[in-house]
Amino acid sequence: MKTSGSIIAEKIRKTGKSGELSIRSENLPTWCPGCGYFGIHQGMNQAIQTLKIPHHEIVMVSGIGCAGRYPFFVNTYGFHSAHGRTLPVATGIKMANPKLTVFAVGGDGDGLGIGGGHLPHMARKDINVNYILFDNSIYGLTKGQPSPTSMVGFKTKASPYGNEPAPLNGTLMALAYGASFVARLFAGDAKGIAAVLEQAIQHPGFSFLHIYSSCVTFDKQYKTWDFLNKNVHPTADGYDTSNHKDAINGVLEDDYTTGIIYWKKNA
Ligand SMILES: Cc1ncc(C[n+]2csc(CCOP(=O)(O)OP(=O)(O)O)c2C)c(N)n1
Ligand code: SF4
Ligand SMILES: [Mg+2]
Repeated sequence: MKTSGSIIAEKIRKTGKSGELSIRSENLPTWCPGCGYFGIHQGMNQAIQTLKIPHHEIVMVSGIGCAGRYPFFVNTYGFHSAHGRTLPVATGIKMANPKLTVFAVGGDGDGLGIGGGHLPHMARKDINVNYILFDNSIYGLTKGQPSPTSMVGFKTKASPYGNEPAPLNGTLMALAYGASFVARLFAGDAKGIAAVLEQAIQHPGFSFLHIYSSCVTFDKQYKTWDFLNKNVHPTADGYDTSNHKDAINGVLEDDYTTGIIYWKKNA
C-alpha cells in the first residue's frame, strides 16, 4: 500500500528526473508556504529550460525584499544589490557583457517605490534586460506595510485607518515610458508566465513583466489568491499586441487583463 510518505518520495524522484527544477540552487526558497513567488519561480524555470539557456550565461539581479532573495534560490550567476537599484546594476552587467541573458527581479516596493526613478530610463534606452516585477502590493520582507501598489483602504499595522493614496499602475507606467515589451501576468499561472517570458527573453530590447502575486502571510484582505483568481483574465481573442494606444486604453479600463499587453517587434 502506498503511504503518503512514499507518494511524496515518488513525486520528488519524478520531478528530479524531469529536470523541472534544474534551475534551483541548493538553497531552498525561504518564502512562506503558499507565497505567490513559487509560481513565478516555476514559470521562469520553465522558460529558461525551454530555451535551453546555459545557466552560466544567465545573471539574476535583484534588489531587497522577499522577491529580492531570488538570486540565492537559482543555480545561475546572481547579484543581490541594494534596495531599488536592480535596474542600474542589471544595465551595467548587460553593457559589460551583452552575450549574457540578464534578468532584473524585484518587488513592487523595490521597483515602483524607492527604485521607481529607474524604470523610465530603462524603457527609453531599451536596454536588453528582462525585468520581472513581483507585485504583491505590499512590503513583504519588512512585515506588511502598504506599498505603492496597495489598494485604497488596505489596513496594516502601518495603516490602521486604511491606506489612503491611490495605487500606481506599473503596467501603465511601463507603457507610458515607451517600454518595447510589456506583459501583465499572474503568479497562479506558471505556464502563462513561461510562455510570455520565452518571447520576452528573445525580444532584443527591454522587457517588462508585471506579475500579480499574493502575500499570504501579511495580506488577508485584498490581493489574496481568491481575489486574484476571480479577477485576472486573459486579453480578448484577436487582441493586437502591436497597438500602443489600444494597449494604454485597455490597461486604463481594466486592471486585470493578462498576457502580452504591448510588443514593438522591430525594437
Ligand atoms: C535603502 C533601504 N531602505 C529600506 C529598506 C527596508 N526594506 C527592505 S525590503 C523593503 C520593501 C520590500 O517590499 P517589496 O520591494 O515590495 O518586496 P517584497 O518583500 O514584497 O517581495 C524595505 C522597505 C532597505 N533594505 N534599504
Ligand atoms: S512575507 Fe509574503 S511575500 Fe514574503 S515570502 Fe511570505 S508570503 Fe511571500
Ligand atoms: Mg512587495
